Amino acid sequence: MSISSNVSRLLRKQVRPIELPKRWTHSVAVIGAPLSKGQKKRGVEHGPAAIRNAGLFERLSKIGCSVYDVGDLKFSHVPNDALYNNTVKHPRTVGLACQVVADAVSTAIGTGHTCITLGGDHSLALGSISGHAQQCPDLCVIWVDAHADINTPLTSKSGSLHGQPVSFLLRELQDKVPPIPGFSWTKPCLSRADIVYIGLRDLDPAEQFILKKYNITYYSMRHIDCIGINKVMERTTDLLLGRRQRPIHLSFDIDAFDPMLAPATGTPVMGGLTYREGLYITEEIHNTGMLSAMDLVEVNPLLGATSDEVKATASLAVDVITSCMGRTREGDHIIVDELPTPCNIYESNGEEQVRI
Ligand SMILES: [Mn+2]
Repeated sequence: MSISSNVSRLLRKQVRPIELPKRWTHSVAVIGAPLSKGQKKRGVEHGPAAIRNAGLFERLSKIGCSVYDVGDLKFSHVPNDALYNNTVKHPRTVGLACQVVADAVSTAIGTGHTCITLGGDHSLALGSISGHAQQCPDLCVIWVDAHADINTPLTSKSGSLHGQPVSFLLRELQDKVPPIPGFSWTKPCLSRADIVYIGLRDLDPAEQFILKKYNITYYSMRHIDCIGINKVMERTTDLLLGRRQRPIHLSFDIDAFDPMLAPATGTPVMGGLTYREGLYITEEIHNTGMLSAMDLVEVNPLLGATSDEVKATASLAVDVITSCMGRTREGDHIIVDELPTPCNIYESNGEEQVRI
């Protein structure tokens, strides 16, 4: 049975909303992508379970989403997966896993769902964005992250593929990306003007060079400090959607948040987004009405110092996702038709009237 038909079958397994509020409902497919070979630390493969256990489905149902649980994708470890160029680790395993992710995301979006992919490490975005682009070739990407993840296999110092997915996606970089084993299926689907970064604060020298040379728009933490998150979002949506409405792919790395808020992650960097800035980003993205797919990646439950730190990180991930799907800080927008009127006790109760 092909991966597509497997996914289609799984998509029919609907998780019923707890209650159906009177409002327009999102139909969302949730795909677990327990991918960890794009980086070195153990535990990020447990990210999808941690986010599910933090109440994701209940919270989505509560705001009126119909949730289709695709379950966790199965990735196989390719034996004898030798380093590429003495640096890049597990290329065949990660390449194959991204292909599985691409197929699942493409099927979910093709079936009419908004697609949520739970990581897993950030290399999976190569798969999720490629799969999304198969259905929506004119998509744009908002990449919220402490890192740009735009090293090429030739500039990466760590050799970890979670720091490289964007280089495979950009057309402008194709003459700089070698044909590495496991990635022959990939096809660049973005141009430099189709992506905006938010939250950057830890760039490698080659990444800085790429961002400048190809004139890729990014709002670092310094930009957020200078102009505020509201201006950042206004400019981001103007840039990406100003000329035409098109589907948005949000790739949200939990390490965009300050490590005080999201400690259970592999590459924390001080000075990140506040809770309010993070949710402002997701609320504005929801308000465009154009969010078509998102990734929530790099939650690593083995890296919290305490179980409270793990819980806080996973619950933050759930807040980000539900905010993208329409939860507002003012309250969930369930339509109330009328206020209850008290029955007039004074008309029916003579005694009370006398007392007044
Ligand atoms: Mn990342």
